[in-house]
Amino acid sequence: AKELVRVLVTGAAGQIGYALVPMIARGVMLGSDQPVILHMLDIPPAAEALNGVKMELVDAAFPLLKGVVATTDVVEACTGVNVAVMVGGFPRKEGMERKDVMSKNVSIYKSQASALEQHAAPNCKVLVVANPANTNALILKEFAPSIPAKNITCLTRLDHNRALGQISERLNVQVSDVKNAIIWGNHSSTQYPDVNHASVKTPSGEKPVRELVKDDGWLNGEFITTVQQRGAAIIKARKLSSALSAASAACDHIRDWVLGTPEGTWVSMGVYSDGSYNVPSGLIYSFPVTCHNGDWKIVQGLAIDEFSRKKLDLTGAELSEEKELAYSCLS
Ligand code: NAX
Repeated sequence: AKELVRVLVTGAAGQIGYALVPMIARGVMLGSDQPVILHMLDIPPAAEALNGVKMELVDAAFPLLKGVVATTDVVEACTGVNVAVMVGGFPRKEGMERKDVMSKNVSIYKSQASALEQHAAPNCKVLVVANPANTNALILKEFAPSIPAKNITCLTRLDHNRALGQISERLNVQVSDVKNAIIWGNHSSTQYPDVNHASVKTPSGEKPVRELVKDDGWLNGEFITTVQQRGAAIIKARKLSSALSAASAACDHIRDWVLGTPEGTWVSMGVYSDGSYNVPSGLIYSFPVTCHNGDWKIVQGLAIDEFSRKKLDLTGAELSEEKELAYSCLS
């Protein structure tokens, strides 16, 4: 039998948590043959709701779910976890200054970094979902220096999947036949969804997306803004932010990271920049990556045209500014 894997979900009483924990318990994240123990963390005001989620997990009688820890104690939550999905955070409320929201999240991610560093299993893989996702992940990395930087990532897979979805709708092809879009940079409206290297599987072989769409105006305009603004469009329609798609993307992110990306396919992940593509190092920036044996690698050598260059730089500049703001909250 496979060894048990412990998966932490913070903010588990929230909307994404509610969509995510049953997916994990069904094997969507780690495989249908992988038994799991779920660790769920939330804050005291949500303790009762969290316990309700635990009751439902028991009631669902998931065969792969071998245990549930539901707690408001961060040390108990982090102990022995192999995968940590950080969904809990402080949301921006109306009338709040950016700096105040940043400061709340910096203090949450600073303390959860220490708890993970001290109590998680060695080689724990961390995915930060909570916004500002890239900068929360950076703070986590800075305050958990013994966790290798390669183990700390943030979610841009939802944006990546949104890009694939838009192309599939536009061309009226299966989304599973579209691949190799790229989300560059920040999980914010400055992200750059790039389809210059994306392709579609057709009966006569793989064809570049640009060749099939035949409308550079749309690809360089409306396509980009639709992906960038999709989160806001969901809020407008649902009066709630994306939850099922975010949960599904979190599963995709961890599954591909642990089990590997298919040959010839890359995905987007927010990872610690090594300066590839002249992106400033020392930021958590979304790149195209392939995964193998539990490690990601940035795809190298893709041509970046002038239009793209500007967009890579713009979203990088925003991340540098967020980093500065986060650091100013520390002093
Ligand atoms: P909810 O407000 O429904 O849930 C958040 C949960 O986190 C709440 O239960 C809250 O009590 C808990 N929480 C707050 N502080 C905590 C702490 N210190 N420790 C543990 N738990 C804590 O938000 P939801 O819609 O689930 O979204 C969660 C986060 O994901 C938000 O920050 C949101 O902005 C972010 N998103 C990120 C996305 C991405 O692609 N990276 C997309 C979806 C989503 O918008």
